[in-house]
Formats: sequence, structure tokens, C-alpha cells
Amino acid sequence: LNQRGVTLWFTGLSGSGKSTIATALERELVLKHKKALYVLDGDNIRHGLNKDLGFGPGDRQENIRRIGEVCNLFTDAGIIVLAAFVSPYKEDRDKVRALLDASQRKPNDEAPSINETAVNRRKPFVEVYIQADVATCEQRDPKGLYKKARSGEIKSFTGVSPDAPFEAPENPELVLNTGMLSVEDCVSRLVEYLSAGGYL
Ligand code: GGZ
Repeated sequence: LNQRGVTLWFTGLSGSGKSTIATALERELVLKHKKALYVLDGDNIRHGLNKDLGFGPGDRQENIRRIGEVCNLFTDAGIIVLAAFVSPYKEDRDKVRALLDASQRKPNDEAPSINETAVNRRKPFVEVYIQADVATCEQRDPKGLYKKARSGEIKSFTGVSPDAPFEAPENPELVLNTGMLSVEDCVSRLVEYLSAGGYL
């Protein structure tokens, strides 16, 4: 395979646009850049591998831990992974970053040369904060989940229920505010980031 793997980790509220942006980026990278890529999101993970997990803090933690392990395997295989999960806890995201940073380090990476290229500096885990406040997401409410959360039909809904906070990333590689940027804008920024960083 003529590429090195990387995990782009999209974090943000339900309805912030994570899956939409990941899917749009997928098209661009597969069609234009001929990259081997896989999108992981609630649709293919929570119905299969993690169908035994719910939305309490412990289950969310285990959800992200398992997804992190899957990302690590795909990344090791040289694939670009687009992982789109609410992943509300900073500690859980940081653990995935640490896992990939430790596992994906190649022997040569220990002693970077002075002429280190962008390719050698590349990080295996790139955190992308899909930023949109609760009001914006609630206005979109594509699946009617906010409505159900407000009525109490869904408990522990991230951003709505006091017991389900969202911890915004402190140092994400990229912040995309979807209240201000179109999907196409977001994809352009991502492609620019990947291209400048030597990922493409
Ligand atoms: C948050 C919930 C909940 C609760 C169901 N809280 O917009 P969606 O529908 O498609 O994305 C949300 C998805 C969140 O699953 P994740 O695996 O990404 O969550 S986490 O990282 O926190 O483990 C939403 C739906 O599942 N959903 N109940 N209570 N989102």
C-alpha cells in the first residue's frame, strides 16, 4: 500500500456534523486522492462490535476504548481512518491518542534527522473538533433526538442532561465550526491540513 495510516478523530455533539463531514471527506479522498480509507461511526460500531454498550459514563468509556483499538489496527494497516464519535470525555480521547502515538512509532522515528520531512513528523492521531453549540445542534435535530432528550424520553443525552457533559478538546489539531462553515469549507480545510502535513 502506497500510504501511511492515520486516524482523524472527529469529536463533537450529536448533530454537530461529524458523520456528514467524514462522509464528504471520504468521497474527496477516495475519488480525487485514491486513498484507502474507512469511516467508523455510531452506525457501524454501535450496531455491531459495541451493541452491548449504552450511554452511561462507563459504557461510553468502553465504547471509545474499543474504537481506539480498532483505529490503531486500521492505522497500522496503512489506512486513513475517519472516526466520528461524540467521545465526550477528554481522558478517553487522550488515551486513544496515547495508544496510537505509542504503537505507530516506527524504529526510524526515534532519531529524526535534521532534514526531517513532513512525512516523518506526521502524527498518527489527529483530533478534529467539530464545533457547534447545543442551540445550533438542537435547531438541526436531524433525528429528533434533542426533542426526545428534552421530553425525557432519552436519558443522559450529551449536552442536554446535566449528567452527560461534553468536554471540549483543549488542543485539537483542527477546529471546524459548522455554524460558520459549510460542509465543503470543512472538507477543504481538512484536505489542506492533510496535504500540508504530508498525509496525502
Ligand atoms: C448522546 C446519543 C445518546 C445519548 C443515542 N447521548 O447524532 P447521532 O445520534 O447519530 O449520534 C449520537 C450517537 C452517539 O454515539 P457515540 O458512540 O458517538 O457516543 S459516545 O462517543 O458518547 O459513546 C446520537 C445517538 O448515538 N445517541 N443516545 N444519550 N448520543
